[in-house]
Amino acid sequence: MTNLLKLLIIDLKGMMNKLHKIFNQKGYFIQKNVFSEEFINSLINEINKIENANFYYDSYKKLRRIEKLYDKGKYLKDLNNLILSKLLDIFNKEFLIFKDKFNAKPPGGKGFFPHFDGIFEFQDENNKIRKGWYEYGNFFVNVLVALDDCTEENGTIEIANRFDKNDFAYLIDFTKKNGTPELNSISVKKCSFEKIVLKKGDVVFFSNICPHKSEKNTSNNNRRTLYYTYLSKDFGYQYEKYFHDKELSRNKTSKSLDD
Ligand SMILES: O=C(O)CCC(=O)C(=O)O
Repeated sequence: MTNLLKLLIIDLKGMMNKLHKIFNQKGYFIQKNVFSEEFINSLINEINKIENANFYYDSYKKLRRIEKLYDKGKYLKDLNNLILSKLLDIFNKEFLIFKDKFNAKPPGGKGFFPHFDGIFEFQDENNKIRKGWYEYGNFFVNVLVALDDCTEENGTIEIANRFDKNDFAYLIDFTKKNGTPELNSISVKKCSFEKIVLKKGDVVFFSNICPHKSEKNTSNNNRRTLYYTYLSKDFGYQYEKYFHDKELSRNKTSKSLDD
Protein backbone atom coordinates (compact mmCIF):
# COMPACT_ATOMS: atom_id res chain seq x y z
CA MET A 1 0.00 0.00 0.00
CA THR A 2 1.37 3.43 -0.90
CA ASN A 3 1.90 6.07 1.81
CA LEU A 4 -0.71 8.30 0.18
CA LEU A 5 -3.31 5.51 0.29
CA LYS A 6 -2.46 4.84 3.96
CA LEU A 7 -2.89 8.53 4.75
CA LEU A 8 -6.24 8.62 2.94
CA ILE A 9 -7.50 5.57 4.87
CA ILE A 10 -6.41 7.09 8.20
CA ASP A 11 -8.10 10.35 7.21
CA LEU A 12 -11.35 8.56 6.30
CA LYS A 13 -11.32 6.61 9.58
CA GLY A 14 -10.78 9.89 11.46
CA MET A 15 -13.78 11.41 9.70
CA MET A 16 -15.99 8.42 10.56
CA ASN A 17 -14.89 8.56 14.22
CA LYS A 18 -15.77 12.24 14.27
CA LEU A 19 -19.29 11.55 12.94
CA HIS A 20 -19.75 8.81 15.54
CA LYS A 21 -18.72 11.26 18.28
CA ILE A 22 -21.13 13.92 16.98
CA PHE A 23 -23.93 11.34 16.96
CA ASN A 24 -23.18 10.41 20.59
CA GLN A 25 -22.98 14.02 21.76
CA LYS A 26 -25.45 15.95 19.65
CA GLY A 27 -27.48 13.11 18.14
CA TYR A 28 -27.50 14.16 14.49
CA PHE A 29 -25.39 15.14 11.53
CA ILE A 30 -25.91 15.95 7.86
CA GLN A 31 -23.99 14.50 4.93
CA LYS A 32 -24.18 16.54 1.75
CA ASN A 33 -24.31 15.20 -1.82
CA VAL A 34 -24.43 11.56 -0.84
CA PHE A 35 -26.62 10.39 -3.72
CA SER A 36 -26.62 11.57 -7.32
CA GLU A 37 -29.64 13.16 -8.97
CA GLU A 38 -29.85 10.10 -11.24
CA PHE A 39 -30.01 7.68 -8.30
CA ILE A 40 -32.67 9.77 -6.53
CA ASN A 41 -34.75 9.94 -9.73
CA SER A 42 -34.55 6.15 -10.01
CA LEU A 43 -35.81 5.86 -6.41
CA ILE A 44 -38.69 8.22 -7.16
CA ASN A 45 -39.64 6.22 -10.27
CA GLU A 46 -39.69 3.03 -8.23
CA ILE A 47 -41.74 4.60 -5.44
CA ASN A 48 -44.27 5.90 -7.96
CA LYS A 49 -44.83 2.35 -9.20
CA ILE A 50 -45.09 0.55 -5.85
CA GLU A 51 -48.28 -1.41 -5.31
CA ASN A 52 -47.89 -3.89 -2.46
CA ALA A 53 -46.93 -1.65 0.46
CA ASN A 54 -48.85 0.21 3.19
CA PHE A 55 -50.33 3.50 1.95
CA TYR A 56 -51.61 6.33 4.19
CA TYR A 57 -53.69 9.29 3.01
CA ASP A 58 -54.62 12.50 4.81
CA SER A 59 -58.11 13.87 5.35
CA TYR A 60 -57.89 15.54 1.90
CA LYS A 61 -57.24 12.07 0.38
CA LYS A 62 -53.68 13.07 -0.51
CA LEU A 63 -50.93 10.47 -0.17
CA ARG A 64 -48.88 11.23 2.97
CA ARG A 65 -46.86 8.10 3.58
CA ILE A 66 -45.92 4.66 2.26
CA GLU A 67 -44.52 2.10 4.69
CA LYS A 68 -42.84 -1.28 4.14
CA LEU A 69 -41.17 -0.40 0.87
CA TYR A 70 -37.40 -0.84 1.25
CA ASP A 71 -37.38 -4.23 -0.52
CA LYS A 72 -39.91 -3.35 -3.23
CA GLY A 73 -37.44 -2.33 -5.93
CA LYS A 74 -33.81 -2.57 -7.02
CA TYR A 75 -32.89 1.01 -6.10
CA LEU A 76 -34.75 0.92 -2.79
CA LYS A 77 -32.80 -2.24 -1.90
CA ASP A 78 -29.52 -0.70 -3.10
CA LEU A 79 -30.24 2.29 -0.88
CA ASN A 80 -30.61 0.03 2.14
CA ASN A 81 -27.32 -1.73 1.36
CA LEU A 82 -25.47 1.53 0.81
CA ILE A 83 -26.74 2.92 4.12
CA LEU A 84 -25.85 -0.31 5.95
CA SER A 85 -22.27 -0.04 4.74
CA LYS A 86 -22.13 3.65 5.75
CA LEU A 87 -23.44 2.78 9.22
CA LEU A 88 -20.77 0.10 9.55
CA ASP A 89 -18.09 2.65 8.63
CA ILE A 90 -19.39 5.29 11.02
CA PHE A 91 -20.35 3.20 14.04
CA ASN A 92 -18.00 0.27 13.51
CA LYS A 93 -21.04 -1.84 14.19
CA GLU A 94 -23.57 -3.79 12.14
CA PHE A 95 -27.18 -2.68 11.83
CA LEU A 96 -30.39 -4.10 10.36
CA ILE A 97 -33.32 -2.20 8.96
CA PHE A 98 -36.03 -1.78 11.60
CA LYS A 99 -38.70 0.23 9.78
CA ASP A 100 -39.04 2.37 6.70
CA LYS A 101 -41.27 4.96 5.14
CA PHE A 102 -41.62 7.38 2.29
CA ASN A 103 -43.06 10.71 3.43
CA ALA A 104 -44.78 12.78 0.77
CA LYS A 105 -45.53 16.22 2.07
CA PRO A 106 -47.74 17.62 -0.70
CA PRO A 107 -48.36 21.36 -1.15
CA GLY A 108 -50.46 22.43 1.84
CA GLY A 109 -49.57 19.20 3.69
CA LYS A 110 -49.31 19.78 7.41
CA GLY A 111 -46.27 19.21 9.59
CA PHE A 112 -45.43 17.15 12.65
CA PHE A 113 -45.68 17.96 16.35
CA PRO A 114 -42.36 18.03 18.24
CA HIS A 115 -41.69 14.39 19.07
CA PHE A 116 -39.12 11.69 19.79
CA ASP A 117 -39.38 8.49 17.79
CA GLY A 118 -40.39 5.29 19.50
CA ILE A 119 -41.04 6.74 22.97
CA PHE A 120 -44.72 5.92 23.48
CA GLU A 121 -46.78 3.21 25.07
CA PHE A 122 -49.06 1.03 22.98
CA GLN A 123 -51.63 -1.57 23.84
CA ASP A 124 -51.11 -4.87 22.07
CA GLU A 125 -53.86 -7.21 20.88
CA ASN A 126 -54.04 -8.69 24.41
CA ASN A 127 -54.39 -5.21 25.95
CA LYS A 128 -50.88 -5.46 27.37
CA ILE A 129 -49.00 -2.14 27.62
CA ARG A 130 -45.82 -2.13 25.51
CA LYS A 131 -42.81 0.22 25.44
CA GLY A 132 -42.87 1.62 21.89
CA TRP A 133 -39.75 0.79 19.89
CA TYR A 134 -37.96 -0.26 23.08
CA GLU A 135 -39.83 -3.56 22.87
CA TYR A 136 -37.39 -4.42 20.07
CA GLY A 137 -34.05 -2.85 21.09
CA ASN A 138 -32.49 0.38 22.25
CA PHE A 139 -30.06 1.66 19.65
CA PHE A 140 -31.81 3.21 16.66
CA VAL A 141 -30.49 5.42 13.88
CA ASN A 142 -32.89 7.29 11.59
CA VAL A 143 -31.61 7.99 8.11
CA LEU A 144 -33.49 10.64 6.15
CA VAL A 145 -32.81 10.84 2.41
CA ALA A 146 -33.93 14.03 0.67
CA LEU A 147 -35.75 13.20 -2.57
CA ASP A 148 -36.49 16.90 -3.13
CA ASP A 149 -34.75 20.02 -1.90
CA CYS A 150 -36.02 20.51 1.64
CA THR A 151 -36.49 24.15 2.52
CA GLU A 152 -38.05 26.35 5.16
CA GLU A 153 -40.90 27.00 2.72
CA ASN A 154 -41.76 23.34 2.11
CA GLY A 155 -41.61 22.36 5.77
CA THR A 156 -38.23 20.75 6.17
CA ILE A 157 -37.43 18.75 9.30
CA GLU A 158 -36.20 20.66 12.38
CA ILE A 159 -34.06 18.76 14.87
CA ALA A 160 -32.91 19.45 18.45
CA ASN A 161 -30.02 17.87 20.31
CA ARG A 162 -30.59 14.41 21.72
CA PHE A 163 -31.72 14.02 25.30
CA ASP A 164 -29.09 12.95 27.80
CA LYS A 165 -30.25 9.44 28.66
CA ASN A 166 -31.38 6.79 26.19
CA ASP A 167 -33.81 5.15 28.57
CA PHE A 168 -37.51 4.55 27.87
CA ALA A 169 -38.75 5.06 31.46
CA TYR A 170 -36.79 8.33 31.70
CA LEU A 171 -37.79 9.72 28.29
CA ILE A 172 -41.50 8.93 28.46
CA ASP A 173 -41.86 11.54 31.23
CA PHE A 174 -40.97 14.25 28.67
CA THR A 175 -43.89 13.22 26.43
CA LYS A 176 -47.64 13.79 26.59
CA LYS A 177 -48.18 10.07 27.28
CA ASN A 178 -51.06 9.97 24.82
CA GLY A 179 -49.99 6.93 22.83
CA THR A 180 -47.72 9.00 20.57
CA PRO A 181 -44.13 10.20 21.15
CA GLU A 182 -45.28 13.85 21.19
CA LEU A 183 -43.31 16.03 23.63
CA ASN A 184 -45.17 17.86 26.39
CA SER A 185 -45.05 21.66 26.36
CA ILE A 186 -42.46 21.95 29.16
CA SER A 187 -40.05 19.70 27.24
CA VAL A 188 -40.62 21.58 23.98
CA LYS A 189 -39.57 24.84 25.66
CA LYS A 190 -36.21 23.29 26.59
CA CYS A 191 -35.42 22.35 22.98
CA SER A 192 -33.60 24.46 20.47
CA PHE A 193 -34.61 23.26 17.01
CA GLU A 194 -32.35 23.64 13.99
CA LYS A 195 -34.01 23.91 10.56
CA ILE A 196 -32.27 21.33 8.40
CA VAL A 197 -32.09 22.74 4.87
CA LEU A 198 -31.19 20.02 2.37
CA LYS A 199 -30.55 19.51 -1.31
CA LYS A 200 -31.94 16.52 -3.17
CA GLY A 201 -29.51 13.66 -2.44
CA ASP A 202 -28.38 14.94 0.98
CA VAL A 203 -28.80 12.67 4.00
CA VAL A 204 -29.44 13.29 7.70
CA PHE A 205 -28.52 10.72 10.35
CA PHE A 206 -30.29 11.26 13.66
CA SER A 207 -31.03 9.46 16.88
CA ASN A 208 -34.63 8.65 17.76
CA ILE A 209 -34.11 10.58 21.00
CA CYS A 210 -33.51 13.87 19.16
CA PRO A 211 -36.77 15.82 19.33
CA HIS A 212 -37.87 16.77 15.83
CA LYS A 213 -40.79 18.49 14.18
CA SER A 214 -41.77 20.17 10.94
CA GLU A 215 -44.10 22.84 9.57
CA LYS A 216 -46.65 22.81 6.79
CA ASN A 217 -45.52 22.73 3.16
CA THR A 218 -46.34 26.25 1.95
CA SER A 219 -44.72 25.75 -1.47
CA ASN A 220 -46.38 24.58 -4.68
CA ASN A 221 -44.34 21.39 -4.89
CA ASN A 222 -44.07 18.11 -2.99
CA ARG A 223 -41.41 17.66 -0.36
CA ARG A 224 -40.56 13.96 -0.55
CA THR A 225 -38.27 12.13 1.84
CA LEU A 226 -37.35 8.55 2.62
CA TYR A 227 -36.82 7.53 6.24
CA TYR A 228 -35.07 4.24 6.82
CA THR A 229 -34.63 3.45 10.52
CA TYR A 230 -31.92 1.03 11.67
CA LEU A 231 -31.50 -1.04 14.81
CA SER A 232 -28.22 -2.43 16.04
CA LYS A 233 -27.80 -6.03 14.78
CA ASP A 234 -27.34 -7.11 18.41
CA PHE A 235 -31.16 -7.06 18.68
CA GLY A 236 -31.82 -9.15 15.56
CA TYR A 237 -34.13 -8.53 12.60
CA GLN A 238 -37.28 -6.98 14.10
CA TYR A 239 -38.80 -5.49 10.93
CA GLU A 240 -41.65 -7.96 10.42
CA LYS A 241 -42.47 -8.11 14.11
CA TYR A 242 -42.57 -4.31 14.38
CA PHE A 243 -45.02 -3.93 11.48
CA HIS A 244 -47.08 -6.89 12.64
CA ASP A 245 -47.39 -5.39 16.15
CA LYS A 246 -48.15 -1.97 14.69
CA GLU A 247 -51.04 -3.41 12.70
CA LEU A 248 -52.50 -5.12 15.75
CA SER A 249 -51.85 -2.23 18.13
CA ARG A 250 -54.91 -0.53 19.54
CA ASN A 251 -53.25 2.92 19.34
CA LYS A 252 -54.75 4.91 16.53
CA THR A 253 -53.42 8.37 17.44
CA SER A 254 -50.82 10.02 15.25
CA LYS A 255 -47.94 12.46 15.70
CA SER A 256 -48.64 14.04 12.36
CA LEU A 257 -50.78 17.14 12.40
CA ASP A 258 -53.36 15.83 9.97
CA ASP A 259 -53.28 12.14 9.24
O1 LIG B 1 -39.92 15.32 7.70
C1 LIG B 1 -40.84 15.72 8.39
O2 LIG B 1 -41.68 16.54 8.02
C2 LIG B 1 -40.94 15.16 9.78
C3 LIG B 1 -41.28 13.73 9.71
C4 LIG B 1 -41.33 13.08 11.01
O3 LIG B 1 -40.94 13.61 12.01
C5 LIG B 1 -41.82 11.72 11.10
O4 LIG B 1 -42.26 11.16 10.07
O5 LIG B 1 -41.78 11.16 12.20
